[in-house]
Amino acid sequence: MTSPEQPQPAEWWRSAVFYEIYVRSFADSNGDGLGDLPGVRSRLTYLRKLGVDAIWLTPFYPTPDADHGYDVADYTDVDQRFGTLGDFDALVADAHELGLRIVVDIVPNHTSSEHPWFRNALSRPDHPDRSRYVFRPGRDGSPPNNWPSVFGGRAWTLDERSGEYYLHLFSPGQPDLDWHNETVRRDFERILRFWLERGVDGFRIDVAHALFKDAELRDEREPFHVTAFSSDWRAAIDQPEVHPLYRSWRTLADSFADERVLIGEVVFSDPRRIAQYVRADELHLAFNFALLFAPWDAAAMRAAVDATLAALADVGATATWVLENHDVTRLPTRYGGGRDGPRRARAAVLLLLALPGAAFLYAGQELGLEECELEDEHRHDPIFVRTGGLRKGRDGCRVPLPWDEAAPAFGFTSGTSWLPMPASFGALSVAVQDADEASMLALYRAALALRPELTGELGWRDSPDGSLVFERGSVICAVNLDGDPLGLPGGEVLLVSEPLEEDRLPAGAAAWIRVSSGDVSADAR
Ligand SMILES: [Ca+2]
Repeated sequence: MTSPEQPQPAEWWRSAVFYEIYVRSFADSNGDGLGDLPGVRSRLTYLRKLGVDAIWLTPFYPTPDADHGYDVADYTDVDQRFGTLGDFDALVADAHELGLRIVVDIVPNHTSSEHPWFRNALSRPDHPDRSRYVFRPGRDGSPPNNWPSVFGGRAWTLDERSGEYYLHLFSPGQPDLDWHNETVRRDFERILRFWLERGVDGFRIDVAHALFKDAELRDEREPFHVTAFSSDWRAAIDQPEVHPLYRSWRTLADSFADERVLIGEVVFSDPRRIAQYVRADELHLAFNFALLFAPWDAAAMRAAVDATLAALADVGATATWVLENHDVTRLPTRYGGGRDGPRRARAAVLLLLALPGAAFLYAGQELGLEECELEDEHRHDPIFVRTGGLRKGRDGCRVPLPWDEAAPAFGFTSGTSWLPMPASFGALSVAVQDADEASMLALYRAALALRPELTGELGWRDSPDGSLVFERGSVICAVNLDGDPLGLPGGEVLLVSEPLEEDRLPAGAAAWIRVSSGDVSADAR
């Protein structure tokens, strides 16, 4: 793939900025209220102007929507609500024409319960497709073991016809595949090849650490911990068999031209566990939620950065950074809302885009969208449904994007948007921010344009409590989280998230400064 403007660097993915598009919330082309692939295609020039390198599309495959497309009923087709394979091909062609790469989501841990394989599996106990899944007899009238579902409740559902239970780490509509079955492995090689041959630039692999379960299905130790990531304590996942699988996928990806990339959703709080998935012959990149889960605190953020860089350096891998995705509360809200939240979110993106490695943005992050409050009747997330409303779920970060000021759907759709959009979205729309040099969107565009200047390793500089200051080549990134007004090093101020106050960086603000070569400290050169 070639860009019309400049040749792509080797190992493009090592410094790429990926833009996550939650397909049903991005742009609707046909007025049915759901975003779709032609809608994405219609907004590619916006993404080109924004300055990202690649787009990651959340699942658009045929799905009954037990978990918004993360329950796939056909891995090699497009759900008719989102378009056709022809629409997909046209999207890839246009994206490549603009120098944008396309990464698609692949969901190998589980299928939909509506997938023909699973319907066959339920049809009769001796159907060969049953061995693709994990069916087991119960234990004393209960499920085969004590595993809980990530979405709440048990990880097993009774197949009443056979009297056996099937495993689902997520919802009952998402039966887990048995990756110890060689047929499953061969099927996914075929599926990956299908999309690689259609021109995708890579895959984001859903729940990449969990495909293989403990072959003996042993009980997890109780009581279960309540942690941000259940994967931290589940002994049944993160099995050694997964690594040879990813070596074989790497070989497959590398057999195609133009550097196709494999990105694992590997979810552990310890970056040393993540690093095992991005050794030189395995996945190219893995997610890293260290920064996302760090509070607005200088010491915590620095610790997250240092732990990540150290763990990945040990295996020669590239770090990734993310602050928002379709599963977490929007950044301005997470950082306190009100006046502080949006201000901190502006500063945070200068931190995010200054760190060495690849970065992931989530559509709408560049507009500073806040988490939306939704009436319960409008909620779709299975987490809300399966916990009886105890956990509100993730719909509040999935409200569609506002493109212009026209209520009620703000240019997202000519119909009724699938989640209601708040009145406040008009002022945050692309059209409004496009015309405002002080907008969040303008800050993102400026930072993405300058980002190629930030090269080389990160070198920390001493700085007062409550602040972070580091250099990347000839650019210094200074973030004042909550300290006293921060004096800046001499040099050219390239970008500030808030106006300086008497040449000092106020709390809740960040700056990029280009220093002349003589100003760069000796130990960082
Ligand atoms: Ca649509």
